[in-house]
Amino acid sequence: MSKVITIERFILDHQPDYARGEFTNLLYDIALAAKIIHQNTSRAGLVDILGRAGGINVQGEEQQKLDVYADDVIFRMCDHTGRLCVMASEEQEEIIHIPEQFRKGSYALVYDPLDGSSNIDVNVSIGTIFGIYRCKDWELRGRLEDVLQPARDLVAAGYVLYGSSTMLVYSTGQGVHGFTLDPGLGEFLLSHENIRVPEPPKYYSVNHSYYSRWSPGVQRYVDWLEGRGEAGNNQPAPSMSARYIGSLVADFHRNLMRGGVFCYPAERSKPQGKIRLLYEAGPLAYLIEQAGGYASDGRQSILDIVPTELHQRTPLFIGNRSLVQEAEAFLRQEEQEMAQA
Ligand code: P6P
Repeated sequence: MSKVITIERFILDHQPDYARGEFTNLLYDIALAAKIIHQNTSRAGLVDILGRAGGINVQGEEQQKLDVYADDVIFRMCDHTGRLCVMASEEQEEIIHIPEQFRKGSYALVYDPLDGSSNIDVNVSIGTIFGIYRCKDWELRGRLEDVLQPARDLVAAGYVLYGSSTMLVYSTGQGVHGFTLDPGLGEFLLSHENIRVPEPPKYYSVNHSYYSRWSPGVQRYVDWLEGRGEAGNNQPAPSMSARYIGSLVADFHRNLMRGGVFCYPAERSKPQGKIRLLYEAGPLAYLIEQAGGYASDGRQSILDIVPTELHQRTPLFIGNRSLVQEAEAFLRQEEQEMAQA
């Protein structure tokens, strides 16, 4: 029987030298919030928490009760601990200030409390995504500048996948590590140490029903992924299967574990795509690079995009480096053709 290592033990043993206490405890707080959210997502059909909360979030999306619940859990776990200077949530229009009565800390937390929530009622896996930055000015209480940072400046990122089991996967810049919740113990136990994106990739994930909305370059890229059309950089695509769950964290996790690429390209009606930069694409880009992969908006690394608005969106290609760089090659070729037209 391999050693039983709890996430608390692992965090303690692997905390970066610069971050003792505050940073380490912040990761504990997130793990605890995940356990609490798990309690309700695993019983969504049983307690009166299913279905719509009646509200509409900043994205103009109907809020499911679990969205609202998860957002509240993370806020309550983190607002009073003195570890954060500010928070930003997918469910909140503005930044979330630390209440005046509580000491402020040195970190900023950005999060999507429950991504893929439209899948809740049909029992499809959903997820929480988070990223942690250092505050820009430790003397001031949190400001927008503390969260509008490029993902390359993250000090930690991770997600929780509420699926056939509940897993917490995170990185503090020292590799990507996965922990599976043992509901009996109430502990996240180390189950996947130092995850690396495998080669060759097995899957590609894209909502093919949008094909007609994409630019010619994206259409040619997806044709290439499917083994049709012209070769990319003179290399045929590896033979892959299509898998698209419609829940970003679930699609991302499968591709992280088996190799693959997730694509949510720009469309004529969504020139910036659908995926949010700050608390979805950014943290996942940090993780995939830590696991040996790459994430791009089709032209540049997601890690280098400096956010200008809390809820801004970005086109996203994320997974094995070779597959994502091929997307950039097709889009470069498209730009050259347009410039010559
Ligand atoms: P579509 C869920 O709403 C989400 O933001 C991601 O979790 C998911 O990958 C994507 O939207 C699915 O979007 O347009 O394919 O239904």
